Amino acid sequence: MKNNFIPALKEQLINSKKIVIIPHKNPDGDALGSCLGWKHFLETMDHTCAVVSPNEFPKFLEWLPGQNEIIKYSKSKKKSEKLLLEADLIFTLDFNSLSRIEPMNKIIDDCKAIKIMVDHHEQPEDYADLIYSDPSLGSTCEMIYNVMEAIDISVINKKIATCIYTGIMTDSGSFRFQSTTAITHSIVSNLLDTGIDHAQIHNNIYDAYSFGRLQLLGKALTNIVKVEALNAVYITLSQEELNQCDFKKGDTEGFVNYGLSLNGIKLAIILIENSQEKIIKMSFRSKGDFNVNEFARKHFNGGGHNNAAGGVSYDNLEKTTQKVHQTILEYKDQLK
Ligand SMILES: [Mn+2]
Repeated sequence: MKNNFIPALKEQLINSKKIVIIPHKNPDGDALGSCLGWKHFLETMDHTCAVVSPNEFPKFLEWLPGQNEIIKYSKSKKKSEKLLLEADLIFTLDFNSLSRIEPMNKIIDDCKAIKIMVDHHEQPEDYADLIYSDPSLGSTCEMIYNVMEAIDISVINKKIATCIYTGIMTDSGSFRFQSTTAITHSIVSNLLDTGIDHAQIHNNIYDAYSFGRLQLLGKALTNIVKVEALNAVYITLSQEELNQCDFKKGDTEGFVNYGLSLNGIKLAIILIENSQEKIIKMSFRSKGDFNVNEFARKHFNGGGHNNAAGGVSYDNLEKTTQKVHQTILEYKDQLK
């Protein structure tokens, strides 16, 4: 965090009356956890805030404290636009490129509000007036905790801690990814001291599969392809397969990680067809030095972190699958 971030933020907060907090499209535990945690924190300081999400969020997050107050742009366009245009301060959390909030990004350009970005993805854009960007940290929730700590740690209550814990847990793969540090654990220790029910939080997120989702996981695992002698796998899910399993948003969350559970694997990719948007949504995961941020940026209109990235293809599923296979072969020296 740059030295001037907290003083500049404090100054903005003194003068702000209308605050809007935005997560990225298809928000995950870290995006919603950071937005809601930050909202609750600001409310303890008598600020009025709204969280405006570009679209729906998955069912397994429909228990987070305050989630029922989130305004969804996809459902309430007028209300969202009014909030955004009237805001004097806008926080964008867990993303660093306005393309991540499409089609809401068009309104952001017309907003008079001061914009503040807090995010841990690589290569931030420069749309914000104030930026706290740190790709070395495992989650935006950890960053938001750092901000809260610098402002007033004493107001972090159970409700705030529950939101922050959720994002740290989900973005760290339950504290097992490389980015998990001693500091992460010490933050978690402070969060536990507020009395949060960490076992219940884990249960809410990971043990809440619908029958259809479990069946869809079965299909994903059946469809997994290992690329010849290389330590790379990819999974495909067609729209038809999604329909057969009564697909709901968020159902495929985490499926790509099963590819990484294979012994020795360095790269795992999942391709999910969305016939309505006419795209193939892609997720990339890697272990060690294989950089999926670069891989996704160069070949699949995406990006993210070194070991976790997203992307999109506008070809059909068959063509995209062929391209994935061919592209993996181009990296055969790194994937042996
Ligand atoms: Mn995140």
